[in-house]
Amino acid sequence: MTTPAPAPAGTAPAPAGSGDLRVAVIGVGLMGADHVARLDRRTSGARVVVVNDFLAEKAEQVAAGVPGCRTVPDPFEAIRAEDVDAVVVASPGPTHGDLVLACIEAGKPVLCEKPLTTDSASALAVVRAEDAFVERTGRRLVQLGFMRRFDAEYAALKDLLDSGDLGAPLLLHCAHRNADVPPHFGSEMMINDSVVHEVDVARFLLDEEISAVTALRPTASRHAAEGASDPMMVLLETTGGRLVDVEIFVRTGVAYEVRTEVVCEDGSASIGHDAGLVRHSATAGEGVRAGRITPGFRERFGQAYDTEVQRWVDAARRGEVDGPGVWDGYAAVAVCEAGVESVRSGGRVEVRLADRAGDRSEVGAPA
Ligand code: ISE
Repeated sequence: MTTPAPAPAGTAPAPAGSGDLRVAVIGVGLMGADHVARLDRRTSGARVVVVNDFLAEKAEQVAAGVPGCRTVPDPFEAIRAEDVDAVVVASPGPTHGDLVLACIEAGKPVLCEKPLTTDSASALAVVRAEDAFVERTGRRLVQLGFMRRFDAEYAALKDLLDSGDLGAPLLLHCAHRNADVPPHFGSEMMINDSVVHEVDVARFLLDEEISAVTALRPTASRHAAEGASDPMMVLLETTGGRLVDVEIFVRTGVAYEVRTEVVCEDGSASIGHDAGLVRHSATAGEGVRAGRITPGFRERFGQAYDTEVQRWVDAARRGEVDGPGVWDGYAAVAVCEAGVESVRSGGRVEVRLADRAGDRSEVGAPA
């Protein structure tokens, strides 16, 4: 559970008032534009008032579709704007750290897509900046866009594990397969962009930190990008001695397949079977049993994104954070950093997390 620290006497939760949360969306590529549409059409209590993108034309185009929305060419100006209460950061990863720091400085809630930053030292600096803000105001501001925690299947799996019905978890098997990815998506991006979700899922489900990473590189598929190790098997060890194996395969040519199985002392449980409609029919005289596999992550996790954003808005209006926080962002960056090192060296790499100041940011489920 990510419970915000109580506000000390005399500090009011922000934003004040009971009106809609006025949101700036920084970066309106695929994910950012999705979030603008989600906030505009499927989220209550929020309005997108500002969008920003390094492609001015793109920003204009997205803003034109949202009543009362304007573009601001400088993202930092967008964050500081008086009519902006909260910020969604969906720009390219290397820009995230400075933008989130600016949100903290402005005292504005921020939902930041992963990664928090691109290296663990700068991610820790953001943790410490939020810590200092909490010291002063009693409020947290940063939520990370690990949407799977809001997916109904992951939430059910988490509830089952927490109920204790299956005994203690021992092993976690994760498969993460994409039909295809852009040409520049090499081995390091496979860790930073894709395995990162399994890292967060492992921390979320097992309530433990990851202590070591080993990336194994079997024979590459003939469809692999030039120089990429596709597929890979990534082994994560947790501080409690549990093992997590992640198959990452980003050019299967099939569809989007994300499966998760937890093996416990008294049973096992799995999710991600695409168990929708199964059709029985004949093709060329042969009986065929067929169902549809989700094409991509935006379809598979559409409900999770909607729930994530609605809960972020509701919490921001109360002056709270209700989801994975800045520590979760930092831990994911640190584990992926070790993962990338393991891809390069071929060996096992230990993860050394900084000391956590107090127990303010937790590994567990959103409230
Ligand atoms: C993408 O960037 C995501 O964040 C998706 O959730 C993930 O499944 C996909 O593999 C990534 O490329």
